[in-house]
Amino acid sequence: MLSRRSLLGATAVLAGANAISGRVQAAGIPEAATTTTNSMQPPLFPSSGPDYQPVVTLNGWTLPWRMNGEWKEFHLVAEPVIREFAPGMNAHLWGYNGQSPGPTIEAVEGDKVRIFVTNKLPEHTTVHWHGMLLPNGMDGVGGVTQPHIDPGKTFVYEFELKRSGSFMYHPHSDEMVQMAMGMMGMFVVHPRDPSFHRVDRDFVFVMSSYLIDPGTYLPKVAEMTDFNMWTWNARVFPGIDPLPVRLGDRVRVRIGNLTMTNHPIHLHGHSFAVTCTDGGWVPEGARWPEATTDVPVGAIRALEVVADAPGDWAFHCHKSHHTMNAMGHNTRNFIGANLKNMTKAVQRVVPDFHPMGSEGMAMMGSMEHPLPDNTLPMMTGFGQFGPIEMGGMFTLMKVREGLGANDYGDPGPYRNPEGTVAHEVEGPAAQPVHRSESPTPRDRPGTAGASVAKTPAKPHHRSN
Ligand SMILES: [Cu+2]
Repeated sequence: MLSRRSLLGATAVLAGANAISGRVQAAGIPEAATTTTNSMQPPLFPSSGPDYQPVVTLNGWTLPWRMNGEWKEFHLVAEPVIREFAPGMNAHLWGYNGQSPGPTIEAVEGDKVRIFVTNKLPEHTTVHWHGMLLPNGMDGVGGVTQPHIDPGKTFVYEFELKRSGSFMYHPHSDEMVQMAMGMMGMFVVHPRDPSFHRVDRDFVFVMSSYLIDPGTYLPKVAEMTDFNMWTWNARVFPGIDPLPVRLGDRVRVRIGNLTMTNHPIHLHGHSFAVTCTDGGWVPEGARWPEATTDVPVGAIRALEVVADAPGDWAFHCHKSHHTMNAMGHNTRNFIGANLKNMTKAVQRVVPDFHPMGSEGMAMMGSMEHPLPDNTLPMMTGFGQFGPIEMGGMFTLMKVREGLGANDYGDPGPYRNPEGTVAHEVEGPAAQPVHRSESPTPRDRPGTAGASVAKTPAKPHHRSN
């Protein structure tokens, strides 16, 4: 994690870059900042203009800009990139300025922005500014509002930011391919009045999904439904940064959805409200408490929460297949089946055959199976109490007392106060678990008499 001190002002970064690129300077186009890092970069505090609490992009960064007269100038470069989803898997994607998703663009209500877009892709592209109120000719719809940007060309978009809020950018040019290849980013416009909707921490990310067969690197761009990588900012658990939060902070999380399905986003241990969408701020009287909010396709939901409970709180999509990594979808359900005879038969041919799933699949979270190159286990990760058995759209909001105001470093696992962790109790000897035996109707899981490890007594022995 970088400290605030290591940040040069945005203007300084660009001035330095310009000094070494006479050609770009001559053309009047600002040098395009680029990065290949995939860890959360510190917020870019404004070095001029109105004050605001800058956003932090999960596993991402904010695009530096330069002032040119009254214009705030940015430079996006559309190009092929390599993105690590989590250690052990790289995807060959298309993105902006060295990464996918592209950097977050951040500006202030009333700013005049000039955004240069250089196309280094093998085919034409455009950039659409999702949710933005702007002149029709700046809307970025190829063929409708502008000619497509051919490979090697640079176009410029100029508009005034009429309202604050949460927006996205993505191509409107060979959309199916270009979005499936990872071309997207977030665009945050801060209110001109710094006290309006002020929060202490402001996180942002965009959700995207991919089908990348184990052992391969390129997404299958024509896939319509059957994705195997569900990402937040093109990262999957355990590769997604935690959200470190100081106890008592008012926290906003802005979530864009450019996958092809909805995601019910769930935060443990707190109650939150949706305060902003890609259509604008939600009036206070129109908000209601939530523990899960659905983020529809092609939409943004910004939730706000007062982090008043210390701990490591799970923060994830509630579709359970979206908190899994690559998996074989034709996995059979063997729960309750007698695999003993089948195993014997198979082991005559495949001596190290080991049947899975007759007691659930939790064991997969802690087993080290040989994997093909460049893929990730279906469920993985270890916490202080054991295997986490997650993947995909899962991370933790880590609420801690005494974090520095702009400290976004991972504070490590939560140290629960003594006596506040669920634990095993002493009791009557548990019924042995029936393994690989013919289930009788009574022992079939899901029926009243099912034997479950560690239950103090069978349900029908309960006195109450
Ligand atoms: Cu989901």
